[in-house]
Amino acid sequence: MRTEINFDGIVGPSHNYAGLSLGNLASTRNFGKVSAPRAAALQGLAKMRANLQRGLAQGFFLPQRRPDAEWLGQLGTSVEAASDTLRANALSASSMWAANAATVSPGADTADGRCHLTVANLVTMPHRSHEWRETLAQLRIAFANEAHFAVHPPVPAPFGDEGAANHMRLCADHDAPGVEVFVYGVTGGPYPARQHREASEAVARIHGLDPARTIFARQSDAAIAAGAFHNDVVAVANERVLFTHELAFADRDALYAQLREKLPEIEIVEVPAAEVSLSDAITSYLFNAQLVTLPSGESALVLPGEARETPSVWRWLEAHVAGTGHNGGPIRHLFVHDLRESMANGGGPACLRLRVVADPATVDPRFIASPEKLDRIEALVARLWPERIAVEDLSSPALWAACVEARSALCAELGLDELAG
Ligand code: SUG
Repeated sequence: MRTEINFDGIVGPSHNYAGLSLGNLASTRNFGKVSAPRAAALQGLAKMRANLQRGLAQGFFLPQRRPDAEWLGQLGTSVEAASDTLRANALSASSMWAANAATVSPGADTADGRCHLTVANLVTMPHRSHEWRETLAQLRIAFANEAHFAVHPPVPAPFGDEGAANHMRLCADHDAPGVEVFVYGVTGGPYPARQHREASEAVARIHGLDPARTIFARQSDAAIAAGAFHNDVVAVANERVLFTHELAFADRDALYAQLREKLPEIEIVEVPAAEVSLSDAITSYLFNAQLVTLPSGESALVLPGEARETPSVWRWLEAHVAGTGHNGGPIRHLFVHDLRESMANGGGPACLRLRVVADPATVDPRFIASPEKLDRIEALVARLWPERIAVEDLSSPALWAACVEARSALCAELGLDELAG
């Protein structure tokens, strides 16, 4: 049976705070901090385990090979000879944020009935611009079953595409035809708009979407300027629920009207700026929660600890969940997770996962999580992931070797030696 599977990026052993993402306020604020890769990966694995226990289908993607010597080679340098800046760009563990791996259109929406995935080119940020090659390699293995999936290479530069983080799907249930909303930026004030409309339009064409059920909506400049470098920092959708900040979109009335016309049963839960400011929404990552449907049919939010620590946000959430009858909102449960290490680089619960609607039996089983497999990954992480990385350590050959070794060991553990490379 086709269901929603969350594929989380396992946090790689080189996770660090090099401050590489302009417009991502957490990344800039935490520049120079000492990171804890082992704790980061364990925090992510704990979230996966809890979602499995909640009855949700769970998969994962492997960390990429870092430092990326091939990319440095294309730039005429090497890990040893590269400048500190280029080397930091080659060492980023940013592929952990699987919401940026690809855009996914389930089979119920596409012309040929297959689930289509287009790998994101991530061209705006140098440290992310070299992720696509390995992402493509992993997706081609995980979704090799061509009767059910079509995996596409990235759309060409210069049209920036950051994948599912700027894509929302609304539908009666996951396996029913949906309305796909592509959110793009035009100007972001002081920061780059990372998702370009031309890229979103290309993805919609490549996936064979029905134009009558496809919407292109512009992200508000105010949201980008406030630090919402991806739409999923200010809005999230699941089945018939759109959970959004009032200021997420350039023309919210037009978007809501289109949505109501195309999906009359939609429930729009809008958080007013008067109750939660854009700034509180962005520091707490309220909207970067995973909005999920539990086996009971109820909606739940999987939130980062920062949401509970931000008084305006927690007040809003408690009131929403406590509401009954006319005041009751669709979200019935709140689950809070410590994802501090990823959050400090601007990656919340929803950034860490890519949603794919599929029958798990059609996916390569090596990418599907089970409690026993998570135990094995955890043990390996506890043994081989560095405990701490300071920015100065990025120039240490011992660290480069440790990162390569840790990742190779994980590939071997999961029977994915073809990715060890
Ligand atoms: O692209 N952070 C990521 C965070 C991505 C979050 N994803 C979603 N919103 N879906 C980014 O800005 C920080 C890297 C550094 O500074 O080393 C970073 O890349």
